Amino acid sequence: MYQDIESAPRAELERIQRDRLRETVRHVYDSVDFYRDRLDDAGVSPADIETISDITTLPFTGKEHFESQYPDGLFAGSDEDLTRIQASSGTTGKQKLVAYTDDDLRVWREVMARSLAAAGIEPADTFQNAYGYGLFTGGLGFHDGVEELGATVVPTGGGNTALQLELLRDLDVDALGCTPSYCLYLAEAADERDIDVRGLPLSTVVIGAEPFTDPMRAEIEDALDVTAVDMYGLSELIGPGVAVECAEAQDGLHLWEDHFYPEIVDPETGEPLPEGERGELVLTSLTKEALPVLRYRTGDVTSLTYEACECGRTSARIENIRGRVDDLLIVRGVNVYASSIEEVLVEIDDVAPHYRIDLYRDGSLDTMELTVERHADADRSREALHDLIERRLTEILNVTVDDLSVVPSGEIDRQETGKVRRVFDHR
Ligand code: DLL
Repeated sequence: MYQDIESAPRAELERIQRDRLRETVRHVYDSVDFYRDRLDDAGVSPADIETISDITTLPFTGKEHFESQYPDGLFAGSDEDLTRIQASSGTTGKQKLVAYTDDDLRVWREVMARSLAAAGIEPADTFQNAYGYGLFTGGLGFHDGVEELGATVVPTGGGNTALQLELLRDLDVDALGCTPSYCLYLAEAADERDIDVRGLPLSTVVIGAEPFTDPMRAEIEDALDVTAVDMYGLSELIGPGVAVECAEAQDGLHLWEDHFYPEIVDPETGEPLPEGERGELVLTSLTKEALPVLRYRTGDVTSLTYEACECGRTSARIENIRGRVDDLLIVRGVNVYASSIEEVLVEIDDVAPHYRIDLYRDGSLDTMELTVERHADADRSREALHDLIERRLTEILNVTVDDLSVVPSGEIDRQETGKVRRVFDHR
């Protein structure tokens, strides 16, 4: 284990959480006007926090507050204390700017090194980092973590697929970091160039930054002959390195609770949900200096378990994140997550893992157009596939698509950099 705290008894962890929560509430009250006002409105003073369960008396923070406080209204402390600014990739709405002190960067490097070690990366490994560098936290977050662990980083960044493939081979790269969609793209690109990626030493891919389904992971693992390990994180809390699967069990993501306190709430009511139930993940930072956050509504849908893991780590684990609260589509009165549509599609072997959903409004009705790619070596004809998809969507999700097109392989735009976009809302 990279750090002893990973296997600390729960009672010790909870003591640390309580102390750190108290310090965090005191810190935001003293240094961020926004939080002082919110806490005053809620009638909570830092001295009221006695146990960790008092966290539920604190007000939530939402994406809307990052927007209303843009650019730096949520930062604590003076400009002199700040060492770096980064941003969330902001696929919807305005960029959220996030800040770090020296100590925040140290914590980030540590949780990243811890996460990479849990994912099975070793100091002797060469790690190709294909997450985008720049404001996005993926590139620099992984970069610093690989160095902290003592492994060798190859900072390719996003895109540049021919070069990525060349370096994977020439440097005998052991591990790769990239989004699941880019991983599939790399595999396709290798195939087109007749490069045998399965024959390379590459053994682990650390995927993250966007949702994926089990069949999609299986496809990545098969196409590259690797183990694909899931890492979760978000800029508002720190970046990548909030939670990760352990290589031993790959059964949920260990969330580093000494730095981030997790809750699951009902997205509608904000009420806490019991262990095991699926809802919206809410996170509180416990050690952040420049950008502490109280009860942040991540919008990510998952569940939490405190059951012991076979790897010996004692932290809570979250389920792989399948979608976001705002991915919920209401099509002809039926509620459906974009990720559920994806799950139905990828279960059909003749469907390639590429699709797009276009939503329109027709009077007072929402309508959905679905474009799906047929696998290059599919057995079924496009017509047969069309009928099958239509039938499955109705049977499993009770959803009727207004316009379904099955297109030949390669027809849907591939995205070489950034996060994949599959839902286009024109309403
Ligand atoms: O995506 C940080 C990151 C970079 C994580 C590289 C993992 C690897 P943001 O740009 O702020 O930060 O986006 C955060 O991306 O709230 C989720 O909706 C989504 N997300 C991140 N990791 C996962 C994952 C980075 N493993 C937002 N599975 C989060 C599903 C993920 N969704």
